[in-house]
Amino acid sequence: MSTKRQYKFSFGPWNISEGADPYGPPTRPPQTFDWKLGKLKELGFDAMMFHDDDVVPDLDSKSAEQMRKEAKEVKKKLDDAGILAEIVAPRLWFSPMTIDGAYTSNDAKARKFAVDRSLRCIDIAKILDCDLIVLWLAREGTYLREAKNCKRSMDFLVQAMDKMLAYDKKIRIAIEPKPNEPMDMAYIPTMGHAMAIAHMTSDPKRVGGLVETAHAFLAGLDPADEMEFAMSFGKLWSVHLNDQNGLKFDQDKPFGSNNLRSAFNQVRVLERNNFGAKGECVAFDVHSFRATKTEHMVDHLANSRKTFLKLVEKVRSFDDAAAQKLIADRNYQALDQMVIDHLLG
Ligand code: XUL
Ligand code: MN
Repeated sequence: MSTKRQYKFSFGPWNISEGADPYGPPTRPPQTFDWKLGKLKELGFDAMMFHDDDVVPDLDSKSAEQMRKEAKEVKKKLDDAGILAEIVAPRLWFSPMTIDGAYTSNDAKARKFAVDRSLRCIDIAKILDCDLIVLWLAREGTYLREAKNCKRSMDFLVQAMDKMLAYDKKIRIAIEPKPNEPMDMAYIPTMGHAMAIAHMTSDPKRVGGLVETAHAFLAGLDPADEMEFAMSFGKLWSVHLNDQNGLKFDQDKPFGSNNLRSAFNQVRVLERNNFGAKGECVAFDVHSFRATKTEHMVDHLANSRKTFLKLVEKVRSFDDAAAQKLIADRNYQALDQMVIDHLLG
């Protein structure tokens, strides 16, 4: 195991948020893009994640020329700050066109909108020098299963990804699975589904995955296994580390906040598979608690990074040889306690 390897860290502008929830208004003032970029740099992060309209606000109302102009302005800001664009994701879930789904809508006009918007997202990514398009398939699912047809929906998803892959031969698509929210039931709920559908596309090598800790928990799965499963296909192209307290709404808590042992295991699989060696970033898709004061509004990001780095040390100082002996002896009782003692320090 390399002890020298450095990780690259990333977050998105939406991870510095104002605290609104469905039951109440914001609790913190909005901050400008420039302020967020400044904080990202100050906190020692290397890259920023984007939705297409984080780069070009109100994207649907802008001409191609205007879109290019605004994307170039953002690229210049990133270059001046020495910050990379890690991913760009089409935000397909806000438009009135996608109320009943985007790529899998029952309405052909909505499906066309979703594909056209995804191609614009690729144009923006190219300007930012970014080859990784993330698909969080927010509204590709149902409130009631009778409303759609799974096989038809898979065909629509494959067709949409094929159009993206054909539009630009350099881009890669990372599917970010999530089992629910906003939909009751999503069509690509787990990494297994993502890997399977990747193989139905015209260029499976360019379709991989992104694991978000909270999404794996919501699917009742082990996030570390979801990550290592994708890595066994050579297809874990990013991670959204955060945390989640059981089966609730998607909480996006600071990394390690609820399930420290699971966080240790997530870092362990990233370490043992050399995650980052091909330039992959460790992204934190975390949110402040609503009660967080303005002066603490980036602490969840700094804390998640700090916890990650402490866990890297914990992984590197774990006595693997002793663990192997216990495994060979089938003494899982002792192995369990060894992990607990190690985490307790
Ligand atoms: C939603 C989520 C998104 C994606 C990017 O649960 O995690 O922020 O990561 O679209
Ligand atoms: Mn995410």
